[in-house]
Amino acid sequence: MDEAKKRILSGIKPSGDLTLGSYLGAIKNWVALADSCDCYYCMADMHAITVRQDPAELRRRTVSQLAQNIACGLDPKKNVVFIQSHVPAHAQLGWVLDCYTMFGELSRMTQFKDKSAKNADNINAGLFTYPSLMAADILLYQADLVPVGEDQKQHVELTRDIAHRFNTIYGEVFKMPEPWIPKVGARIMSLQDPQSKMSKSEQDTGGCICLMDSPESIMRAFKRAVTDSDTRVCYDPDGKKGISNLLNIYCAAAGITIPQAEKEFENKGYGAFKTAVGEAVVEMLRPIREEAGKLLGDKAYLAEVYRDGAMRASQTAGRTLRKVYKKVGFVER
Ligand code: ATP
Ligand code: LTN
Repeated sequence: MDEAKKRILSGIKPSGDLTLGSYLGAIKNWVALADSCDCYYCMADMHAITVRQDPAELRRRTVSQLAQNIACGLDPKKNVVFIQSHVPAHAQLGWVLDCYTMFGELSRMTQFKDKSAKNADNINAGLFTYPSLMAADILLYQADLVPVGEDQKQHVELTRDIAHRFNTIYGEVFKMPEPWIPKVGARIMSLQDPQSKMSKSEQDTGGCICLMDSPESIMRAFKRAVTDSDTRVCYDPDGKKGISNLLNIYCAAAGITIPQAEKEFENKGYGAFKTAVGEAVVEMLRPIREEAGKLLGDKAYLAEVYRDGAMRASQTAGRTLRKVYKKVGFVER
């Protein structure tokens, strides 16, 4: 490993099929960081079970997510790509960090409040302590940067507080991580309800685009996207939430700025704009869908990737875990 390179860690739960939100908010940036950084990316299956999952579906989605990550351009030779539950150090450090995370801190987490409201019949302890497992994911690898969408910033900030608390007691055990949030695409909203985040666990609403969706269904979703009664394509995230969301998506897909996009659609009306956004997204996702389809036909290769990833991740994670166990006073085996 090159010591000068920054260390990156991030994760995505296989709680649904990957969405345009996870791509623009996270994976696209993972790929961009791959050459200049030393990167670890996990399929956070342990986080996924904080909400009830069908076992066969969870297994399928985890492997499919891996294939889609590779298809997005994540080279498993350059990056360590692994499945969270394959590296027991995550659960082991997660427990230790639970004991250094305060009830009050966890109670203030927005994601916990949102998910408890949506899963009122299953507000389990894992949903509550989710952020300390996420802190373990990050701190095990001594990550400098954590590329995530806007919604995860609060969890990375809590990770810093936990790391600081631990380091204050025991000395410099953990590197202090920083969230890395993209300028465009950090918060993609639902196409049907532009007030709420496009989320992969709410896939049946028509508001969500998945990376594996067919071009026809993508075009249909954009044509039906909720906008407003005006006709001007201009960026106004308070007054014109739907159009502003579409502008963000268009700019991220076409690699242009908001003023450039506004100029392009001056006097063109919403219909033409929605079609253009749909087409830009179809073209951006086409090579990903095709490549992921091919990779999914080669299960042996995917298994090789996650086994190799687990081995490499375990080595790095094991070093931090041993240090932590020693610091807190566990007897060496
Ligand atoms: P769930 O609906 O199951 O909670 P999710 O769709 O929010 O899942 P995650 O696995 O929680 O997806 O997120 C993976 C990564 O993608 C995170 O870094 C997250 O911040 C980012 N992300 C997810 N949805 C969006 C979005 N709509 N806009 C921008 N980034 C997003
Ligand atoms: N909690 C994140 C997924 C996630 C993650 C991580 C992100 C799990 N472990 C470690 C960054 C670093 C989410 O809900 N999007």
